[in-house]
Amino acid sequence: MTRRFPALPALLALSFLSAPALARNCAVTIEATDMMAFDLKTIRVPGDCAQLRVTLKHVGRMPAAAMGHNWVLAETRHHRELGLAGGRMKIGDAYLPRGDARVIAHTPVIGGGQSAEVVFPTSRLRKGGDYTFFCSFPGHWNMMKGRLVFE
Ligand SMILES: [Cu+2]
Repeated sequence: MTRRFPALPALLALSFLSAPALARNCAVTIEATDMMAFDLKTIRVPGDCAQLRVTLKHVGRMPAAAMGHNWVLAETRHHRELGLAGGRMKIGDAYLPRGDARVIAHTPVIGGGQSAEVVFPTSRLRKGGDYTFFCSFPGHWNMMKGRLVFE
């Protein structure tokens, strides 16, 4: 059978290929709730993203002191230790050890109705690396977490 027009996937591929091969600035929005949960389990970052902007929205109503959330990115092998350490840190330090090189990026801690963002260069990531995002509010790290994949 002969096709008069290319199939839709072929058209999409063509428009992608004809776009300038420039690195992109990419963005993702993630929501956190009063139920101690993120709405995403996985964040996929295309390999041509030069930087990633992460916007965290706390869609709950509870204050930061009771149900604060942030978004922290680290290699998966560091996530547990950072999460445990966070329990001993201050909210002003985003419940993270100050200046800790294991933290790739993080937002401040916010309460219900607030939002925060962080922008970081993907040069901090390796393709195929194993990354976990999580909330470092004391006690949240093991519940509020997901994977970030740099493709
Ligand atoms: Cu949290």
